[in-house]
Amino acid sequence: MRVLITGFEPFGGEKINPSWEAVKDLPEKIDGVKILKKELPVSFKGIKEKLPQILNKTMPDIVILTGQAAGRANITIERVAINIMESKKEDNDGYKPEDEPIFKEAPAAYFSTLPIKRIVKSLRNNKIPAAISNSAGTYVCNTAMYVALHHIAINNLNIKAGFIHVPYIPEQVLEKPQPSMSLEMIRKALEITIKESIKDQ
Ligand code: PCA
Repeated sequence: MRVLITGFEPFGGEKINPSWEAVKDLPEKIDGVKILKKELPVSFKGIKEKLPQILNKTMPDIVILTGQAAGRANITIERVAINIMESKKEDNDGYKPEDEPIFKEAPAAYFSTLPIKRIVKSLRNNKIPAAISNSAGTYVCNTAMYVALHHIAINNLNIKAGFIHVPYIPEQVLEKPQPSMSLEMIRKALEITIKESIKDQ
């Protein structure tokens, strides 16, 4: 069995992205399962191009996409991805879509196929603040979740996929009154998410 877990590159003037910081130091194997790690671009176009290629190349059993959610204080397990791109801030290519579908004539939304309730329960049992989120926003993270689930659906692939948003880490908020979580806790949260997700396979 193989798990693909991704984080994003920095964006919006940040020097790091806590999602990739946490993903890059995960062990190579968890409970005997191989862990593949990839850093994704904060680019609407880049995600639509690259994510399907990465999935075709790695053919994982489970995909866990992760990204930074500024302002959130807990680990949030996304329930749903919607077919829209809308942003007030440019992505790393300078692109700022408005009311634009990710794919024309495609479903309005896809639900996560990870065991989202069990992941939240397990995180809380391990004393990590966590909740279900009912919106991954309309920026690049939502697009990544939608693109992965759409690719899996139209190609009839046997891959479970979902998205986890993580808070800022303390070094990002030294000068702004925003919530944060330690990198160690975020990393532990991702390990627990992987362990819960592979139980189903
Ligand atoms: N967070 C952004 C995109 C990249 C990231 O880490 C988002 O929530 O859409």
